[in-house]
Amino acid sequence: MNYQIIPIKTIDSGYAGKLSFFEASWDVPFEIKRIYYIHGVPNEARRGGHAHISLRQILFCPYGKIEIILDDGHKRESILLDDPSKGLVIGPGLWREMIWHQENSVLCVAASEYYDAKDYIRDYDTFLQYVNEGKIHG
Ligand code: T46
Repeated sequence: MNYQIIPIKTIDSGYAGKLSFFEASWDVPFEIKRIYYIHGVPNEARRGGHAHISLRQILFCPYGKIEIILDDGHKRESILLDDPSKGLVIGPGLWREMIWHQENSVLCVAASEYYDAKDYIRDYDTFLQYVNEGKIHG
């Protein structure tokens, strides 16, 4: 499936906590053009229900526990973001759903492109059609 779990570099400052960081180009396999984050989501709420035609993203959860369900049109896999040092790089062509498993969990995303509503496929049958016709880029 077109995703990769990557470790985010983390410096341990002992009693004063930890600092995690990644840098465009060498840590993330694309140029970052946009950062957004999702917060204030109630426990067990779901978001997503769409795929991207060409967008690449890295998802990480600096606080809390969020399940990411990925579907490539043939199979589904579930990844738990429950560690601020865990990054999930997602390529295009994956249907995604996100489930919040802890109150106040925050989902941060760095994306390869500016926001473009035309890059979204929000209907599952249309997504399957794109997959079967090989219309996803990358
Ligand atoms: C994704 C998952 C992980 C903007 O105006 N600008 C933005 O940069 C984004 C990301 C969204 N929006 C608008 C579009 C909708 O009117 O914000 C509203 C909520 O977006 P959406 O329903 O797509 O949110 P999620 O949480 O279902 O999906 C988001 C991203 O949109 C999507 O690219 O991969 O997070």
